Amino acid sequence: MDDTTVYRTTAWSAGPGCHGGCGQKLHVKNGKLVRIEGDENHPWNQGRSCPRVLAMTQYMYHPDRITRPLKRVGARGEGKFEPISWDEAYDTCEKRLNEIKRKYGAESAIFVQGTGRDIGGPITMLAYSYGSPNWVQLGLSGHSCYTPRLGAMKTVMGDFAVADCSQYLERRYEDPQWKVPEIIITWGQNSTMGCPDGFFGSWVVDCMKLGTRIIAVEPRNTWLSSRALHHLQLRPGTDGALALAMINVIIGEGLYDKEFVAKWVQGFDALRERAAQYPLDEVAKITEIPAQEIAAAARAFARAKQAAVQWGVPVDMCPDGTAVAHAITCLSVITGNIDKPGGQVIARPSHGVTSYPFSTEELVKLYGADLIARLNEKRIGADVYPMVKNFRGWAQPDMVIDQVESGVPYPVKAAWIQTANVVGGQSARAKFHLEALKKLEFIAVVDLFHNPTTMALADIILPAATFPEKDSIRSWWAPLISIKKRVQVGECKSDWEINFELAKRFNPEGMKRWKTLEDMFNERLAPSKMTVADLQQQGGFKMPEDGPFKPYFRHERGLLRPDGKPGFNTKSGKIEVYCDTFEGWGMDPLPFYTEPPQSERSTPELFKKYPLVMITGARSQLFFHAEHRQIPWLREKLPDPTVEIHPETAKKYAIYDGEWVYLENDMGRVKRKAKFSLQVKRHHVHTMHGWWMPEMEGKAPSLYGVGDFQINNIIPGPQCAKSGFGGGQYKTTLCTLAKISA
Ligand SMILES: Nc1nc2c(c(=O)[nH]1)N[C@H]1C(S)=C(S)[C@@H](COP(=O)(O)OP(=O)(O)OC[C@H]3O[C@@H](n4cnc5c(=O)[nH]c(N)nc54)[C@H](O)[C@@H]3O)O[C@H]1N2
Ligand SMILES: Nc1nc2c(c(=O)[nH]1)N[C@H]1C(S)=C(S)[C@@H](COP(=O)(O)OP(=O)(O)OC[C@H]3O[C@@H](n4cnc5c(=O)[nH]c(N)nc54)[C@H](O)[C@@H]3O)O[C@H]1N2
Ligand code: SF4
Ligand SMILES: [Mo]
Repeated sequence: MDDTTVYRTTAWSAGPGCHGGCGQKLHVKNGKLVRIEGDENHPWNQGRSCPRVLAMTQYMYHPDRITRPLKRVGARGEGKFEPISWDEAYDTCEKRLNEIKRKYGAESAIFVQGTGRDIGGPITMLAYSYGSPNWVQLGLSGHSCYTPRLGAMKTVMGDFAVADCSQYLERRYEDPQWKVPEIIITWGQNSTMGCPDGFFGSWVVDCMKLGTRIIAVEPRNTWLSSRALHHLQLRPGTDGALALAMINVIIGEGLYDKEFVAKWVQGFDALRERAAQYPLDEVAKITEIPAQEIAAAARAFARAKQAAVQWGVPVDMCPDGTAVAHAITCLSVITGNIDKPGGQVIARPSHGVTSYPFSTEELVKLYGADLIARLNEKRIGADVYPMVKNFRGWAQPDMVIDQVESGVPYPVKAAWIQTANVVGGQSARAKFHLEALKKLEFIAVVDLFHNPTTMALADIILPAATFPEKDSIRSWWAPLISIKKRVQVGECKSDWEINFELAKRFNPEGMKRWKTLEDMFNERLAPSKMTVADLQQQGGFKMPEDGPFKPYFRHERGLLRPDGKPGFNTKSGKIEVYCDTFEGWGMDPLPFYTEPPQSERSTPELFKKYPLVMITGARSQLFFHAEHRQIPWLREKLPDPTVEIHPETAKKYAIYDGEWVYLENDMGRVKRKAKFSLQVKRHHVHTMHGWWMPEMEGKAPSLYGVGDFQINNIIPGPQCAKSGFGGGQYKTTLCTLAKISA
């Protein structure tokens, strides 16, 4: 008799690692996951899975997985750790962090996360319970992932919006309310490679099958660009100029949506004047795209009955990413593609549920007004960058690491690192981060495997659970989801469990209101009028009903503003393309273009020495950032870190296909295996980031070969953006190629 039980759940965070959201069926036998397959009944992915989710059994039961809390017993970097009990681990973290607080103040401990997965809730719960305002994606220079896009849209139009692929509708593509976007601009997003930012990658392909044409804004040749109506093969980092030139064409030729603009847009004339400063011929030179291609793409986008933009992290990584995101937002706005079927769908958390209290009122209730004062006064970067101060609760990453180094204006002495491989993946100027962090008095890391960060820095390591091993809720857009624990591996615990326990120790009074984690989840779920148990009974997810959390035309129906009046959720009720709020923060109220800090134009001397533009980190389905290098089924498909080089360029450097070479600039050099490829232009190279070798020596100085293979060792630090957001040089650093034997 087969005693396998099948449970339906949603993948999020550890395991595939991603931003998540797909329905999966867990086949569990004798308490172990034996098989996993996509859930055909889940509206999000409709039965599909990525390679990483299919390799879950290898990930969960991998012999290298950390399954008990560990404490360091040798010197940092010596690789000597011993298992300890959870009680000892919690006691140590509590004691050491309280000592730091007593000696230096709570702001001296930083709370570090990686990309946005099931972590924002648990880590802020812990940081705020402890009393620190310094929650940060450490090393992510310019905070250049998602925040610039989010910040621009929320400020300009009061809400975030994404390409409408029917994701808010239960019947999806069959729902008669939905319209197929005639055009989707995939703007610096190769969505088929992952499910970036809560967006299932294959939705774009689904739309293409239904008739959508693609405009790919993409320096490389990809699967999507090769099928595009227009491939705008731009020079990396010049997206802002391109967007403004497209706006200029659309306004200049009268192709904008006059009715929508007249009714809902503030500052259109100022935008017209600004865009006029970006004439086609000049922008063609800046972007390396023929002028007629830019014009044709702009016309096709504007003439479509409904059209959408699906953008990605290269937008954030442009210098002043907020301004670039502002420009791209304007394209959707002036063509009237906001809040209508097949355009840009307003993306709000499902049912108004947020995973943790982030509003000022809620924070004051839980932690007192003192924390809020500290958040504004002591949060690193809040005094320098008004946008950092006024938007979300992040500290500014480049300033945090500089302050670790300088101790000015106050010392940083401890780090809680959870879901981030600072040394092996996330940080620009990675070596600087490694050296600076070594100075901290106490570092705890919550992870699933050893990596260069745990090896080099951790005093305590806490073993985290994968998604089949945890309880959680998810409200990142639709549907509203409950995730239910089905298996246990070793002594691993979920991030929520770990932080709930420690938060209670730091703030017993505030945390008293929740006896269990489920109590807290239920309180968060209250706006949906459902509990975890209700959601489970319905199969674990619920799509939104008509109202503020379901499309379309909510601005006309008075569903976007707290006062219930028609309009967008801004002060004026209109979309503020001329943005008073930016102006009030001392920023340019209109979108603009800035040249990348290293380029043929901005640093001609450097360009002579380093004539190749290095694009890094275009995603692969096989790995999530610095993860999965030890998973046999995945690593087998891509055993070595490669650099994609145009064959003619390789010839110039006398490099043969498959040869190990150096990528080099003034910051150092990194090893790569040459891969001839027509995907890249002659003066570009592309390489994946996040490489370290789990099979190599973990002890310092090797740290799993991170010194040789971590591309971020040669990616420089901050660019000066006035917003404090955007501009990590991950896609625009200059380099050259050198033979290893030379
Ligand atoms: N050169 C270059 N560098 C880049 C980029 C690039 O394009 N080029 N992209 C940047 C971007 S956009 C981002 S967002 C960052 C991301 O950087 P990170 O978020 O740091 O990337 P990961 O390697 O996915 O995750 C770090 C660690 O989190 C652990 N982990 C995964 N899931 C969980 C979980 O649920 N709980 C816990 N406790 N741990 C978990 C993993 O085992 C891993 O060791 O990298 C940046 N780095
Ligand atoms: N499998 C997998 N999925 C992932 C991740 C992962 O590591 N693995 N990481 C997740 C995270 S944190 C993020 S932020 C997203 C990122 O995913 P995306 O937003 O899609 O970003 P990238 O893959 O970095 O780049 C997308 C495309 O932009 C092109 N590009 C490079 N430079 C530029 C430029 O200057 N301008 C323009 N217009 N295009 C450029 C690249 O060639 C690439 O094909 O993916 C998420 N999903
Ligand atoms: S990348 Fe997509 S398919 Fe894979 S686990 Fe994440 S959401 Fe699911
Ligand atoms: Mo990211």
